[in-house]
Amino acid sequence: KMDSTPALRRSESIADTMPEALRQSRYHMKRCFAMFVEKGRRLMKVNHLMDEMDTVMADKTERAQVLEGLLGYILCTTQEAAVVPPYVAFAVRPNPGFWEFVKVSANDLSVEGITANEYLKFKEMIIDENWANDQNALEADFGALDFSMPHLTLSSSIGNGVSFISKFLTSKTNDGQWSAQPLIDYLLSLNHQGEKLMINETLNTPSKLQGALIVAEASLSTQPKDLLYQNFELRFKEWGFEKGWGDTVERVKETMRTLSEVLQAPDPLNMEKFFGRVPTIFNVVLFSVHGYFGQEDVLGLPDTGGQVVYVLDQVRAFEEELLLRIKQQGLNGKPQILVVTRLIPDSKGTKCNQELEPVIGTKHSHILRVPFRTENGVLRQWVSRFDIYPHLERFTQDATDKILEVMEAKPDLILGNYTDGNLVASLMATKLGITLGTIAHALEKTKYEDSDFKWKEFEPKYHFSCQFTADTIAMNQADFIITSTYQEIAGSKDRPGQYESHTAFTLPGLCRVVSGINVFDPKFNIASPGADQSVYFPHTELQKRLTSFRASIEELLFSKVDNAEHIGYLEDRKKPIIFSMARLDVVKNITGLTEWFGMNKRLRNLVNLVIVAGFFDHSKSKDREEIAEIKKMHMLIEKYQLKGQIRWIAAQTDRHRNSELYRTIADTKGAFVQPALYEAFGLTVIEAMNCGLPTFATNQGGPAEIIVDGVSGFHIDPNNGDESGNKIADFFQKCREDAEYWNKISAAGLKRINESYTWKIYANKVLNMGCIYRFWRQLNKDQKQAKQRYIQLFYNLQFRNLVKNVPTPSEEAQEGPKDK
Ligand code: UDP
Ligand code: LCN
Repeated sequence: KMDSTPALRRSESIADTMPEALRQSRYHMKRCFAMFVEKGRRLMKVNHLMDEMDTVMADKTERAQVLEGLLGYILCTTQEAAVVPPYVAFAVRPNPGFWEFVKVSANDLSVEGITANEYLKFKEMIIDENWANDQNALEADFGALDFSMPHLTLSSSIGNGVSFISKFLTSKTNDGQWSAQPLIDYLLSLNHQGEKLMINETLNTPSKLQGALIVAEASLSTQPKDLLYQNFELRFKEWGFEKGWGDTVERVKETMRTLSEVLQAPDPLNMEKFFGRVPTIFNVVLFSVHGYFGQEDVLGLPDTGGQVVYVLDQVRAFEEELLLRIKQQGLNGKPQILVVTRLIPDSKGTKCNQELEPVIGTKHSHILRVPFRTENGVLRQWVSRFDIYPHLERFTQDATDKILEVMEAKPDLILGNYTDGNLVASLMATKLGITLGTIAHALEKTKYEDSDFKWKEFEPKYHFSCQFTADTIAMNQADFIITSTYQEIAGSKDRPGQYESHTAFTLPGLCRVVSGINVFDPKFNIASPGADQSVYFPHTELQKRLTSFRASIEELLFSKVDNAEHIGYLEDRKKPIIFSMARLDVVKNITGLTEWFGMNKRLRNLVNLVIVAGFFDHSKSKDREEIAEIKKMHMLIEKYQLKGQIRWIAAQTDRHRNSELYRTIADTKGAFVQPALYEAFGLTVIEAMNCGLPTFATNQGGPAEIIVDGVSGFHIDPNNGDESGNKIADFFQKCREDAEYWNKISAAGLKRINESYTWKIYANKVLNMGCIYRFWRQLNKDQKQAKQRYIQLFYNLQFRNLVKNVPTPSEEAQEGPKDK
């Protein structure tokens, strides 16, 4: 809708153009601004602004005229406006990552450009005037230490950190020369279990290395290409080469050629390729602290959802890729991967009370569980992720000791998952001087409106003061940040990204974060997860189908009884099925989908609805939100008389059977629907598409990126049930008319997955990051250290104090958390 409006030219700021825009509709604008300030101090979102404009300009054509102009553009790109009469300050976001702040006087419509810091102070006046005016209020400015760090400049390049760094590494330094010395020093620093790799001191300068590479390459050119490294190892060692170049003549030659190219005239592609081949990573530690982290019977428990699936699949993918790389590097070491989580003595029938557990489907990877200790000994019960903060410091110490003991070596790479895992990972990485990557899955801040500004309201239940502080610490400490999508970093045209919302924010009374993170920092990288393709494969691969589940799935979907596992039934078996599966949270919007279905006669005539979510007896739930959703489901089934057209199945924990369920739905020529109000990534979307099931997914969040609307699936608007219901109905109508249409969408979904959303692609990308950012942190050692000092101070003086306000659980059972 905005394409037809006059966009700003880059060179023009809003502060420059807004006065003229206001002048053009001065009469109406005076009245609008009078309305804005009339109700006193408050925070307004764009829909509030628009509503008030509607009231002032009752005449539709007149309003359209005003909104079509520059003013409309400015208002449409406004994220929020802070009103402190007689001023209204606007936070405007013309493009992902780009913000501008202006203050307009309602009296004379004068406009003044202000800084982010001034905007935050102005906004604080609404809620805490003393704090806003306190000259010495605490300000955190993480960007202040980034003075020598290069940054991207284009919105469209955000999330391509590795490729930016490869370019930067090949650019000339101030003296007009490119220097290979840092690269040589890096290679000299490599070793595995005390053994040197790649080169030794004989080749400690670029010219020596260049010369030796020519000699070595020449000697290889006469050899058979699959001759093994051992056959020429001794000769190479005399020249100064150590192991790591490759397993065969062919591979060694390729690696050497790549480096020779770089040394002759550096280019980013060869640079990246070379780093992908350097043996840097053997031992990896992944932290995923909260929840019940296990391999069986944990999904559906509080706090335990896609993150567990992601981490376990990630381990399998890493191990496979590491084994391949180590072999191709001509080395015979074994990779070690540890997933470190908390040990929960009261494990409720799961294996979460076991210290060491091999990861299924791997040879060298384990789950290591370390308990939370307090003065009173080991903490026995599960702790909600919102209350976990007081335990993390002690856990880090205990876990670090245990990891070093189990691995018998320092890890080469540490990856954190979610706020708690990221904080622990960053503390450990700092202590041991190891490369750190962080993964958020979902940053909590954007899930709740004004969660920063109104943090005090949320504090008793959520402890956001701890969470946002921990998140800011970890993202600044990280050498690289892995995200699943672009929108996670920088959002979309209309909605700021999860990381972007940490650019500048304020927790009034606590801390004004003048610069939290910069989304143009080259540490950001998109590496999307996949689904385990040995489990989630297309329904058309008949010989692989898990026929042993056939009878139980038949029962699950089509039997006519109500029992503990399912209620409702499907009268007309011939209809295709629309299917959804999620935790029964408000944000997952399963009740929304049920209602759209209920309201839409046409859709009900075309298809049946099958839902896998939560359970039916609300007296068994401890979670307020879940109880409300369970009641709502029953109410909707009653209200829309859905019996005979809906099957509601309780939460499922067996992914093999689930995969067969997706495929059975595909056999009915049905579809998957993911209707969430917001979804960070959405693993179910990927799973369904892998099974060849056409997918309709929310346009709010990650799925909007996974699916190309109308090509590899469809976007639906979770806030517009009529439109979404009709879009689904249209699809099935069209499938009736054109039998090939269903196959076409199904195939395009699979194609999309195989091009961009597989664990193989993921593992390859992330391991390359591990190699290149290790070099990068060595190059920027001084700045890194300065920042680390700043972070440590912040951690000590701020985070440690905040944590003291979070109650640690008593022995009685706790209430379950909201959401997740
Ligand atoms: N899942 C499951 N049983 C259920 C509901 C979900 O096994 O009853 C699985 C689902 O297959 C997926 C994960 O849990 O692998 C949910 O991940 P997603 O990213 O969709 O959402 P999250 O729960 O992480 O917010
Ligand atoms: C958490 C979420 O909320 C989902 O959107 C993701 O798919 C999942 O983690 C895995 O990253």
